[in-house]
Amino acid sequence: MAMKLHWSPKSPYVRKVMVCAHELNLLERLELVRSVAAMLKPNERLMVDNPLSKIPTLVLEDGFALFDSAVICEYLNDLAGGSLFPTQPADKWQALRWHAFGDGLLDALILWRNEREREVPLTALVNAFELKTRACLRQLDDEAQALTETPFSIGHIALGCSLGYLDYRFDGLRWRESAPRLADWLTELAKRPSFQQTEPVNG
Ligand SMILES: N[C@@H](CCC(=O)N[C@@H](CS)C(=O)NCC(=O)O)C(=O)O
Repeated sequence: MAMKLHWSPKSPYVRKVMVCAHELNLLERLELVRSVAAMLKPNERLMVDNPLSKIPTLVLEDGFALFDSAVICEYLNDLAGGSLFPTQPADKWQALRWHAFGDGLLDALILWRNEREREVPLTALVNAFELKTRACLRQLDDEAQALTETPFSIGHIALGCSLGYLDYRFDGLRWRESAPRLADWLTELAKRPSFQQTEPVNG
């Protein structure tokens, strides 16, 4: 029996889980259930497993449902005995910090996208999201060498998925011009099969 993953090919949070599953060789243990999660339209079928109506949600073989993406990724890593969540303090806190950094950037980008799609976006809010995003990119550009030199972890996965989402939904931002070292790091990361096989689909 497989574990059921509420999934979408476009969600960057789901992508984190899928990258982990690829890296940990757990793909065949997952049954992907296409679930539409939209802030304005809670999905009743999804809410049976996750009352927050969010994806990813992972339903284990005994029916226990795990969320959010951070919890699911750590669960998969434990299940496979992987090293995506380092345990030695020096690597652990950096990995968890980058994980939170990537998720935090994603949270801002999702809210920014929602706001800009409203009929009358709140300019101050849109400007604040852009300011924070550009500050994150500057900071991460300064950390590109550390990212390259640190063993691959959940931190790299979260940041890679956030930057992939920038490419997917924020083409006009041209972020690579202002963060060239980070762009080079992402180019290398994107060569991993786990990233290539989870690229968000257009539409
Ligand atoms: N913190 C959550 C965020 C998940 C999330 O917001 N997913 C989006 C799809 S990309 C969603 O389900 N949105 C529906 C909603 O917010 O109602 C995680 O890391 O899993």
